[in-house]
Amino acid sequence: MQITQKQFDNFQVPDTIKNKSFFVSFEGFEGAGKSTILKYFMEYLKTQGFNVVVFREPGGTEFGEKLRDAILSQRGKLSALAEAYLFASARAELLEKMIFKKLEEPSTVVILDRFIDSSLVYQGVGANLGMSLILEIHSHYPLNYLPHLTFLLDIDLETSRDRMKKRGTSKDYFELQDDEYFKKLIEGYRVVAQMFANRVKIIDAKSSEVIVKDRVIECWQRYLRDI
Ligand code: Z5A
Repeated sequence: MQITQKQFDNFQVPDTIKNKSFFVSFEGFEGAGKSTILKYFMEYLKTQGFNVVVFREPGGTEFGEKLRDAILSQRGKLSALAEAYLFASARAELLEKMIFKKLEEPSTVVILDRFIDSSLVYQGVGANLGMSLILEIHSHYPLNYLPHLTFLLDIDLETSRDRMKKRGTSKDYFELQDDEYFKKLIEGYRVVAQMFANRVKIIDAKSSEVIVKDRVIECWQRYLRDI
């Protein structure tokens, strides 16, 4: 299925910038440092007077956490389409029950550890459903709401493997896939960054935590200056 311009027409961002409230997501391949850098970013935002709320995907609501267990324990066993709808279903619940409500509060930054781009890449590209289908699944309320800004932490396969090894993560579904699969995912993220060039900012995440954190903060400061 070909991606058409029309598929982007329904997407919008929450109308909360006037209240200084922002919706931000972190994306990237496993080991990119999302959870690590996100914590530094959260601390920085607090020093700037923002209230900060963090959710991980899938998860973030009681239902979402149950779905997380259900999906992640069945990786590789579920039909790709079933999986795509399950991720979307947890996301819809999180948007309606938590994200929109938190964004109503002034000076609040809602940070997501993964969001729609993970579905575009893992289900759209990794599981071969196609990005067009994932966009279509997200074309209705509340799934048609996108973050104001997305930091895509960009690493290569070697860096990912090194970090996962150092962390001692047990071999799971993802680590048992071959290199071609992972290269597809990394390339998929770069395609997403081109598709949503205004929203998705690529951060070179191969450097030390401190340098990557500084890059994220500089990017955020540029974003605030430009809006
Ligand atoms: N998934 C999906 O398929 N579709 C969807 O729509 C969604 C998700 C939402 C969730 O996994 C899985 O669900 C995910 C995609 C799929 N699977 N994969 N892959 P998760 O939430 O359990 O795991 P993750 O998101 O992949 O997290 P991760 O592997 O922990 O990656 P990370 O958060 O980006 O990395 P980290 O934990 O911050 O860092 C990893 C290690 O590297 C750690 O030891 C750090 O200390 C170290 N690190 C981090 N940054 C650096 C730097 N800069 N230098 C050196 N070392 C570093």
